Amino acid sequence: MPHMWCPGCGIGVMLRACLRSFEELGYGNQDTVVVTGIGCTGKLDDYLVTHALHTTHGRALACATGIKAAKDDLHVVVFMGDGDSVTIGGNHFLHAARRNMDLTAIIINNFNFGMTGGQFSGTTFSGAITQTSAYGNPERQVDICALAEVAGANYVARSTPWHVDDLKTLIGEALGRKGFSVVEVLSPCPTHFGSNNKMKKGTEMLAWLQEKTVPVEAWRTMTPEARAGLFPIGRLVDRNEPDFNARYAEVGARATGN
Ligand SMILES: Cc1ncc(C[n+]2csc(CCOP(=O)(O)OP(=O)(O)O)c2C)c(N)n1
Ligand code: SF4
Repeated sequence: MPHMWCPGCGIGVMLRACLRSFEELGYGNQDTVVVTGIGCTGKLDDYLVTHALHTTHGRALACATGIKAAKDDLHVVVFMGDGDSVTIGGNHFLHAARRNMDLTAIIINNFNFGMTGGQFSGTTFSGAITQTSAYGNPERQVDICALAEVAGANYVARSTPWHVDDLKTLIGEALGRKGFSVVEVLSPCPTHFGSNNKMKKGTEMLAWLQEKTVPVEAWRTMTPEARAGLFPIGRLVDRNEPDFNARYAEVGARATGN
C-alpha cells in the first residue's frame, strides 16, 4: 500500500504488528477507536477503517480518556510519537497513568520530532545532535517506561522494529490488559535523527537499536554502570490494579446507595 513514511522508518513495522494483534483479538472497526495526535506517527489513522479521532498535538490521551470514560465497551488505542506523548503531552500521560485509564498507548519513540524536521524532544538523550542541538542536546531524556511505571500504569513494555515478533507479542498483551497499558517502540527515523547522528540508513539505525537494547531479564542482573546508555526491552511491568471506570462505578454505587 502506498504510504507517507520514509524508507527505513519504523512506524509501518509497528502498525503491521498492531494490526496483526487486532485481527487475533477480534478487534473490529465498530468496537475500536484509534486516537492519534499530530506527527508522522499520528498520520497512521489515514490507513485504518476503524473509528478514529485525530486530535491536536499532545492531546490524544486527554481525548481518549473522555471516550473511555463515556463508552467503556469500546477498545481505545492511542498512537503517539515521543513529542505527542511525553513532551507537549507529558501532563496527560502522567494523569492517564495515574488514573489507570483502560487505554492502550503505543508510542513511537524516534528520539526527535520527526514530522517537523528533527528538533529535539523530551526523549532525545544528552549530547545527541538534532536540528535544534547542533552541538549536542544539553537536556536529559525522559524514560517513558519508568515514568509509566511510577505514575501507575498496569502494563508497560518496550521493544523495537528489529525485534518484530516480540513487538507483536507485547502489543497483543498490552491490548488484552485492563487499565493503562503502554508499549514504547524505539524506532528508526533515518531521515532526521539518523542523518544527524551518522546513521543515514534505516538498516544502520536498526543495528544501533539492537546494540542499545538488552532483554529485561539480563538487565535486572546488571550493575547501574553496565546499564548506562542501554534500554531494557520486554515486559517491564504487569499488574492488575482496578482501572478508573471500575473505581468510578464503585463511587457511583455508593452515591446512589446501590
Ligand atoms: C500545539 C502544536 N504545537 C506544535 C505543533 C507542530 N508539530 C507538529 S508535529 C510536531 C512534532 C511531532 O513529533 P512526535 O510527536 O515525536 O511525532 P513524530 O513526527 O516523530 O512521529 C510538532 C512540534 C503542532 N502541530 N501543534
Ligand atoms: S521523518 Fe522520520 S518519523 Fe517521519 S516518516 Fe520519515 S523516518 Fe519516519
